Amino acid sequence: MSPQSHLLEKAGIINKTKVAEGGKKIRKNWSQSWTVLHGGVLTFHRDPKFAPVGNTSKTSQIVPEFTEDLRGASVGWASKDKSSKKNVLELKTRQGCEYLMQYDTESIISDWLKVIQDAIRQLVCT
Ligand code: I3S
Repeated sequence: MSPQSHLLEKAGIINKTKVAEGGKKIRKNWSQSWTVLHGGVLTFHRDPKFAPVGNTSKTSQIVPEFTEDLRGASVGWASKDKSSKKNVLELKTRQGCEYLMQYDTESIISDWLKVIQDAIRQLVCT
């Protein structure tokens, strides 16, 4: 068993946009994403709707878009000035990337907040 195999895991569809990279702000580009938390790593996958035309294999459509190590990251509810959407989380990585994560159903996004917070906390102890 790897030292991180006990870390909490979760997967589901949410809306996300990257808003900063390497500490620099970038333009928002909201999209739905199959999002997976595994072993202290959060991976946002590309929206299958935007897969290249002619690419019919379902598995090849689920392609990672952003992969972030949560060690040293922080997460919380985004302030109102960050987005006009409801139920928005703000995730900041140690590497200077920032993401907004959103879902209209509050319980769904609250669950994500909890599991990401728990994963970050557990990474401090490993
Ligand atoms: O924080 P902003 O810049 O007002 O965010 C909105 C814009 O990114 C907008 O795109 P364009 O400026 O490229 O038209 C998006 O369509 C909106 O969704 C962004 O705002 P929200 O409040 O939805 O995060």
